[in-house]
Amino acid sequence: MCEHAGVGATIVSVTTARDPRLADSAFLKAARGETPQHTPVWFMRQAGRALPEYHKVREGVAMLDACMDADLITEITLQPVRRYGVDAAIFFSDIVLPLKPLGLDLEIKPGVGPVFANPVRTLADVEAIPDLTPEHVPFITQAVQNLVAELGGTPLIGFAGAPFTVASYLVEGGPSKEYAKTKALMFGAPDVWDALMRKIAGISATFLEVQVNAGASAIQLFDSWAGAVTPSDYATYVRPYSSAVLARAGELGVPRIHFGVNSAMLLDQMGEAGADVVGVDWRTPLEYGIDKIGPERAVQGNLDPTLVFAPTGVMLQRAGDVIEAGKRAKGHIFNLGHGVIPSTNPDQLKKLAEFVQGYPV
Ligand code: 1CP
Repeated sequence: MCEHAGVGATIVSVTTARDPRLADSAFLKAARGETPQHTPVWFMRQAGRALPEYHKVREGVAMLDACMDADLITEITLQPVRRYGVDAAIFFSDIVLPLKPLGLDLEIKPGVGPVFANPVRTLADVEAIPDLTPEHVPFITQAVQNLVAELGGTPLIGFAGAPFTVASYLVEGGPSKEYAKTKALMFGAPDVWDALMRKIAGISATFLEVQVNAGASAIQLFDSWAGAVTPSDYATYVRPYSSAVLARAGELGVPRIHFGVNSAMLLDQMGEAGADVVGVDWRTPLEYGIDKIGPERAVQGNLDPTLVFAPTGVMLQRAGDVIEAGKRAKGHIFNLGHGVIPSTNPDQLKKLAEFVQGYPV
């Protein structure tokens, strides 16, 4: 196992030398608002359920066990890069993963998602959660180091869950539609909410630091369920904590992507929270998103993930529309407007990646 001497939660220097070929990365150029040689493309949730080679290596291995095994993380992260030739890899893990080595009774149930046996509802519950240190997640450091050695000039995106989205699983005890218990805590017990959101912000920021210090070249903060709150509640109860995570990530000097679903009304704030790139979900017209995000930041997105089920010609035509719309932005990283749907045919994603990379800039 590797040593972590000097990689404390508050140490922000990048400790791993980056591959010099990363200077030519279309993904990193677009993220910084520079002109890339082609429109870069990767797919949220590209690692995992749509790939037969993923199901093969996962046979008999529970999701969280896979996420804590450096060799499996490495293999699963590389699978979509090999198959699709995408412009970035995303680290295979889960937004709730850091809570497992912290001792919480967590399971990722097949077909359901993250489930916590003891939901967090009181100040005492929050105070019982330890802070994350790099020593809790040596398998993450190891896997990132393996990956950057294998990936060479292809950047690795590290990620974490934003406080609101992680809080929703902790408070509800599992996936939710209405977030009723989460919002009841937010509105009804602001002191508990503040403590919980600070706690998760610290955990997520450290999780990102571990990944970047080991060699990740960019980060994405997933606030998938932030669209469940109004813009003013976002400003009061959500944004300050996401800002804290993005501020700590900003000290690492890598581009920061910030993404949420149903986020049309929040895109301006999601940028101002401290992102370099704002992810636009598929329901939001990209032109609208670009206007709302403004000229200071690049955008990522946003093909409707169900278009992979359309005839290839239809899918590619709609992808062309997305690329054209993206030309108005400071920078554009092509992606789906949410994660790959598990029943997606990987051959369609391969054609989509090739089309985007061959499209005239
Ligand atoms: O056994 C399995 O294969 C379980 C399915 C699965 C997978 C493959 C889960 C359970 N998580 C993951 C990996 C994962 N999760 C990745 C890495 C793969 C990649 O992107 O290539 C990432 C980035 C995530 C992030 C994640 N987990 C998010 C944010 C992204 C998004 O889609 O909005 C969220 C909300 C989760 C929670 C989660 N984990 C798993 C599921 C099924 C869910 C969603 C549950 C729900 O609907 O609330």
